[in-house]
Amino acid sequence: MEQTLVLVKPDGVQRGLVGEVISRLERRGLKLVGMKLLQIDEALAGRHYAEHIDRPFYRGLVDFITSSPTVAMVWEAENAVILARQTMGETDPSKSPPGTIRGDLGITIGRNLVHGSDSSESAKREIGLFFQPREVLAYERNLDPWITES
Ligand code: DAT
Ligand code: MG
Repeated sequence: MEQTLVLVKPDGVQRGLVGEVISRLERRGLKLVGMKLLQIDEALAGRHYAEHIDRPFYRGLVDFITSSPTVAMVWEAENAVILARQTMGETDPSKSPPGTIRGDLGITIGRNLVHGSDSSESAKREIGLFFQPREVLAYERNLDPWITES
């Protein structure tokens, strides 16, 4: 089963939108298998956003993600990566359709509330940055047959 890393970034935590983000992913049917509140430091921010190090927005992005606590979660489903990113919307909230987290709750790219891994490989790498293996739990949900056929 695929897993993906979802972050509620400092803007989402400060705005009291943690429950809203969790609720949307829960209602979609994804399974929550790991969760923590943490203060991201410079080193973790650098590893998490390493692919963006040469981009002009990198410094601002690292300053923002380290500015206040973040909620990190691991969500599981078949195609969890794509499902979570669909539920989040486009990177730029102003281009995200209504019905998505960013489209309903955000205005600007630098305060887009959430992070979602962009591939299965990225998800494995990013989950490893935020969670020890024992912090990601395997458990059964009795409602799963009412969400998926297999
Ligand atoms: P995503 O978070 O949708 O995967 P990304 O990986 O391209 O988007 O970029 C990571 C974060 O960096 C993104 O959530 C917000 C910020 N960002 C991206 N492009 C930006 C830009 N042009 N200006 C300011 N911030 C940007
Ligand atoms: Mg990305």
